Formats: sequence, structure tokens, C-alpha cells
Amino acid sequence: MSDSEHLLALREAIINMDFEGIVTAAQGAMDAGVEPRMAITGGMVPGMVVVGEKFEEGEFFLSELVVAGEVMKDGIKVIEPYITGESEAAAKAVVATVEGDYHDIGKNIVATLLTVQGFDVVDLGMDVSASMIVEVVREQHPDVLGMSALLSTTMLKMGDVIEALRTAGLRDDVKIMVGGTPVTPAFADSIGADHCAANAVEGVHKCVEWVAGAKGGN
Ligand code: B12
Repeated sequence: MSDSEHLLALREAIINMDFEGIVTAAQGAMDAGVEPRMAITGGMVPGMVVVGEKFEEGEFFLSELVVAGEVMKDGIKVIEPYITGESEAAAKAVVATVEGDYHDIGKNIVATLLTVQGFDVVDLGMDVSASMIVEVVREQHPDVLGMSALLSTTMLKMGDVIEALRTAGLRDDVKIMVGGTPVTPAFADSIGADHCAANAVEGVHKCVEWVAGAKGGN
């Protein structure tokens, strides 16, 4: 099987909500030497995009979104041990899905990739209030704060968090990255975030760059 056939098998297992299929496809891809990050972003994530489209078109219901999400998590469990870090960043990151939002799959991928890059990751989970994030930033002094939102309504909460950090006098102590499908660079700018991640891999590269830059005195 070629790499693209493995990616297709991963995509199909998500769309078919196939718990056994995803484990077989993920293990098959890893055994064949498919790059683990590519298996996630080029195989499973496109499958989730199709699931989202089917939901939008009325072919799938909420129950299917939940099951597809669980299938994706099972696939990530298989792939996770194969992801190796490129460098030891030796820095701290706090990640959270903002208040009112129960989408955590993308945020979990970010947390995994940050961990393999050597970050000490404090994962606050989903539906996290601005006041909780401010408290944790105050106590933990992270180098990076990563926030995720998948709903066009909840992404506004990211702005509330940044405002609350400003009020607390903590805004300039931490680099802030926002991500999730509805989030655009223009939106990130408008709320005063430092970066809008195109995807988890690009976002984590940026975090590594920030930390390396800070160490180098930039
Ligand atoms: C799975 C899913 C769910 C699951 C979530 C399960 C879970 N544990 O996460 C459940 C069933 C709970 C759910 C519920 C709902 N959902 Co939903 N869901 C999805 C679906 C199909 C996939 C999301 C996903 O996990 N994608 C895979 C991950 C890997 O991708 P990702 O999250 O985008 O993350 C990637 C990048 O964005 C990035 N990233 C994300 N965050 C961050 C953060 C940082 C710091 C960085 C660096 C990078 C980064 O990295 C990831 C990898 O590259 C999407 C459709 C879609 N295609 O996006 C709809 C979708 C997001 N849901 C939607 C809706 C409407 C809902 C509900 C309101 C439905 C309802 N009527 O109740 C509820 C809301 C619940 C709530 N309050 O949050 C809409 C949102 C529309 C909008 N723009 O507002 C979508 C787009 C579906 C649609 N097309 O209509 N959903």
C-alpha cells in the first residue's frame, strides 16, 4: 500500500465511524512508515472535514459527530507513541478550549505535539472560563498560551481572555496563539493575539520558534 492509500484508509475509517478500522488503519500506516503527523493531518483530519460537511447537509446528526470524534481519539492513541520531537524546547505551555465550547480533539493534538517538542504542557481541557485561564497564567508563568475554539460564537471568548489578562497585568508575560476552524488571522489581530495557527503542526512550529527566539535574546 502506498502512503496515500494509508491516508485514504484513515480518512475512510473516520467517515465510516469504524472503531476497529481506525486502529487497523493507524497501525498499518505506522508499520508502513507513514509520517505520524501526516497520518493525523493528511488522513484523519480530512475525514473529520467530510463528517462536518455531512452534518451541515443534514446527512449526519449530532450522534455521528460524537462517534466520529471518539473514533478519531482512538486513532490518535495508536499514532501518538510514534511522534518524536525535533528539539527540546524546555518551556511551558497552557492550552485550553474556551468557555462554552466542547470541541477538544484539535486542542488535544496541539497538546500532544507540544509535549513531544519538550514543552511542559498544562492542559486545562474544554469549556474553560477566562478567569480560570488568568489564574493559571498567573500561577504557572507559561511561555505560551494556546486557545482553541470551533464555534463562531465561542471564538469571541478568546478576546475576553486576552482582555482579562490585560486587566490582570499579565498580557505581556505570555505569547498567545489561537486556533480552530472559524479563527482567522484578521480575527486574531483584532483581539490582540500574537498568532493564528493554520493547523496544529504549523502552530507548534511557531511555539518552538518563539521559545528559541526568547532563549537567543530576540
Ligand atoms: C467532532 C465535532 C463535534 C463533537 C466534538 C467532540 C470533541 N470531543 O471534540 C461534538 C459532538 C461534541 C460537537 C458538538 C457541536 N458541534 Co461540532 N463539530 C465536530 C466536527 C465534525 C469535527 C471537529 C474536529 O474535531 N475536527 C478535527 C480536529 C483535528 O480539527 P480542529 O478542531 O479544527 O483542529 C485542528 C486545527 O483547527 C488546529 N487547532 C484547533 N485548535 C487549535 C488551537 C491551537 C492553539 C493551535 C495551535 C491549533 C489549533 O489544530 C487541529 C489540527 O490541525 C466539526 C466539523 C469540522 N469539520 O470541523 C463540527 C463543528 C465544529 N460543530 C459545529 C456545531 C454547530 C456543533 C454544535 C453547536 C451542534 C449542535 N447543534 O449542538 C455542538 C456544540 C457543542 C459545544 N458547545 O461545543 C459546527 C460549527 C459551526 C460554527 N462555525 O460555529 C461544525 C463546523 C460542523 C458544521 N459544519 O456545522 N461537535
